[in-house]
Amino acid sequence: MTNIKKIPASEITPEHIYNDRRNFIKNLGLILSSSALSTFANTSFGALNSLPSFAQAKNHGNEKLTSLKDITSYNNYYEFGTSKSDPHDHADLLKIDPWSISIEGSVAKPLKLDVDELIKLIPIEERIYRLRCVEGWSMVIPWVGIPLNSLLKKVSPTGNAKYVEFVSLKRPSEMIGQKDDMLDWPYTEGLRLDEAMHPLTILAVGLYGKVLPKQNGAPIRLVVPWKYGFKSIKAITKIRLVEKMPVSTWMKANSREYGFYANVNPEVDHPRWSQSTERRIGESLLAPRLKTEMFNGYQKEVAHLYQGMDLNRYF
Ligand SMILES: Nc1nc2c(c(=O)[nH]1)N[C@H]1C(S)=C(S)[C@@H](COP(=O)(O)O)O[C@H]1N2
Ligand SMILES: [Mo]
Repeated sequence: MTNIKKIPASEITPEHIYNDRRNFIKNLGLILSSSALSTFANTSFGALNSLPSFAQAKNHGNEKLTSLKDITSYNNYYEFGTSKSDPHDHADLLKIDPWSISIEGSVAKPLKLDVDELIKLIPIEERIYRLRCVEGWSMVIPWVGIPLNSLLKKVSPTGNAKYVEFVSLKRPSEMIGQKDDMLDWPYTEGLRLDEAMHPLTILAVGLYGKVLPKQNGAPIRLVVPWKYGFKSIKAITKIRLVEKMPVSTWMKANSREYGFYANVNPEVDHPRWSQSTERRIGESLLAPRLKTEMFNGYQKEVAHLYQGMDLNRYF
């Protein structure tokens, strides 16, 4: 990730980028301006011009995008501490260059590559998704990333691959929250193979047209928009295709409260609080809470994955 330019937050007003197509393209250009990304820029910039970003924004019911400031200062990332401001305050310590990610396990063609190489291999796209945390708040985030299925197809999963396990970084010298053993480090997550292969599932490498801020999981994190935020694991180092259902960090920490599926479901409450409504970050504290949607609004796209399953049991 050498030479990726950092853009001072003061230089851009993200909300405006999306009202001005020219600026939008210019800013996407910025994430491609590093030497590491230039090959991709040269070959694919034409395709970037026709990114379906505006169509996606409309598809999301004209929900207002959450501000860059809120997206980058109100975070859950326990590797840097448990309060919402800790990731913003401490994630800068993390060194993300060099960074390689390996895709291994039950695959015919394992891969180990740098994030730069990855996005040369698979064209990046923009996806505007709502991130709904099990704590009862949500944001609307314009991600930049690649469909996970494009990557998984390249490694040719074998017949034994039924699940996908994701492993985050363990580096207590830089991730100061890991000096505390409140979670079993490294943070891990898992998906069923069909969930991982679903076209909505992405690996994000950026947001608001820029490289991913460290507090949001740089250089690469998962985003599964119909599941609670904790499934969207940050700072991924390993993706492993496996036969048995992986036990995620949150299942280990408290299996009564956190299940494997973690699908957004207003009808299945967390044991200690309701999941029927949510507070949109950035709105006034007096604003009425919004109704949480089944599968976070993607019922049409994903309900078939869970047909016949008792979602009270498989939460
Ligand atoms: N490695 C790692 N990934 C993580 C977490 C974490 O603590 N560590 N927190 C999760 C939770 S609970 C949420 S809600 C989202 C928050 O993503 P955001 O800070 O980019 O909004 O990240 C998820 N991914
Ligand atoms: Mo969360």
